[in-house]
Amino acid sequence: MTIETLQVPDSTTRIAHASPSVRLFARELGVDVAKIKTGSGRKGRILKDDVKNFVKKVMTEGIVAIGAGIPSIPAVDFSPFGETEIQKLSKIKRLTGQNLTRVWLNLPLVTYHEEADITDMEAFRNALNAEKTNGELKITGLMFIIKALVAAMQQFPSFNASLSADGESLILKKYFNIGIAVDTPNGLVVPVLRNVNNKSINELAVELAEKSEKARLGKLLPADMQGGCMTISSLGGIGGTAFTPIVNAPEVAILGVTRAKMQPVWNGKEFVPRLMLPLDLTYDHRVIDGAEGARFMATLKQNLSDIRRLLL
Ligand code: CAO
Repeated sequence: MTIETLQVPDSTTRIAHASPSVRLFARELGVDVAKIKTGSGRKGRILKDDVKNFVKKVMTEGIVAIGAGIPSIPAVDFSPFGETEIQKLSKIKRLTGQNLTRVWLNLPLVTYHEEADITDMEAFRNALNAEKTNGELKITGLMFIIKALVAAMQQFPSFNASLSADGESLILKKYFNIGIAVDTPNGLVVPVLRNVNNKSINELAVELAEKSEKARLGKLLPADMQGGCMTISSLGGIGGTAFTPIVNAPEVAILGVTRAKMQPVWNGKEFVPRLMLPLDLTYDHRVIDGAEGARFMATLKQNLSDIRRLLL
């Protein structure tokens, strides 16, 4: 017996039991009838309604693993181990989960870690905040990071791009919109700050405060979350030393930020205390190669370490 005859046909090679008109209908919708496990007709015949239900299922549940040969995680009965309670995931968590899974399965992701010396930036930020009167919005380091990131994207156009659906070309964007991951009681949302290159630090601070408030109240509109070029996920207000954020496709890169920390840094003669900011860049390796990622981060690091560069 040959190896071929031993192989059990999988869903992609199985001959589906369906009439020519149903096959035509499925083809029009881009559905491979072989992927519909059983039909509801006589002897498992696939009917038009089965095709419709299949499409509905894919659209609503975001089944991304079909045909990818990825085994699902089996359901486990936890009752022998102790008491449990079922908590429904919020709609945001469900949708985010589907999107993250899709990205995880489709994009070859690499995360690169770097540190920027933000001692001078922090001194400037504190001086600016000290000038603010009561009630005026304080500026966090994130506003400088947004500006420094856009300056780096202007030098490295492939970071401000999306891969075409056929994977054959890059769509280069001439606008600079930055998504900011915001933590809300219902899950993660990413409002987009538009045309960041044309806005001041103060304007960005006001806009982010408004959008993150709206996000936490669940009042963001779909349009508020569309059109991003690159996303920043900042956990610096909470802590951390490094993490590996997942790209918000069709963007090609995401910047992760964790908590800045005073560290002894060797200046050639002595150790000096410097405030170091950990940065994590995850990128789509189909678009950005390792050296380009490292150069991009070196530029971002320079921009943050000497924010006068943002004037250039
Ligand atoms: N290092 C040290 N301190 C930092 C810091 C950093 N990298 N980032 C923020 N801080 C400080 C701020 O200066 C602020 O200090 P004060 O209270 O003394 O003014 C405090 O931490 C809180 O900052 P913040 O988080 O409220 O403000 P922000 O502008 O830095 O961030 C926002 C705004 C909306 C991004 C943030 O509130 C948020 O939601 N973060 C979570 C994002 C998230 O969940 N990401 C994970 C996604 S999974 O990929």
